[in-house]
Amino acid sequence: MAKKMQLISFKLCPFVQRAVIVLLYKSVEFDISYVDLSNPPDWFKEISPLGQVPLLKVADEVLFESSVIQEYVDEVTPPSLHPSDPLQKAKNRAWISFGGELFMLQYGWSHAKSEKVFQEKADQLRAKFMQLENAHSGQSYFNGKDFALIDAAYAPLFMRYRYISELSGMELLQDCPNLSRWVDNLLALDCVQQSVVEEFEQIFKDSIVKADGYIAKLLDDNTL
Ligand SMILES: N[C@@H](CCC(=O)N[C@@H](CS)C(=O)NCC(=O)O)C(=O)O
Repeated sequence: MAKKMQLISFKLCPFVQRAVIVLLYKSVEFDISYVDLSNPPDWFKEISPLGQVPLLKVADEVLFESSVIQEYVDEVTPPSLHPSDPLQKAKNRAWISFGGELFMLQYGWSHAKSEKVFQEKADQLRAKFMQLENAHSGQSYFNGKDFALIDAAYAPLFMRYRYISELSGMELLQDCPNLSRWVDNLLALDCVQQSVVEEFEQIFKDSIVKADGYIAKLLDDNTL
């Protein structure tokens, strides 16, 4: 019997979550273990080329990079969740990569130290969301009515977006009806809801408050 795949994770990592969503959607049995990224063990440093999670151990091999892991899991468990048309597939890959950049921008927004930076990052993220809005099919999922790898890649971003929006009271999707419906659809899926640890919402919100930036200040002011 083939050995179970093993995912190496960090509880708050959105890139790991991309892989988990595909594994759950495809009902692949896997083991998951967590590393403390602030003090990574030696065995992890030895097998992770960039010192990052996710890693996927497949027999004696180790894969890294979330989009590569997503595609590998997808390819070994047909039918594929990627479009079959090469041009559509290439476009999906490009927008998945775009999503990777948005994680960084959204992190900068949630961890901004001042109101000025918070507003600047919000404006930049709003503009990026508008580009994504225009690339979206306008149907239930990014490409149309069927769930695809690209949907799994964006769900972690929007799960975090919702929590940051709740904490800060700032909404960035008012002018994005396609994205607003998409977020609702993605966050309602079992494979998305079960892709994080049970206490995820609390850990995630606490991490923002502990960062002691502009959002923490807003919350303090509201409790005065
Ligand atoms: N491009 C990578 C990004 C992975 C990534 O940034 N992982 C973060 C955790 S969310 C990490 O391991 N950071 C530790 C470090 O960079 O030292 C992917 O898509 O897998």
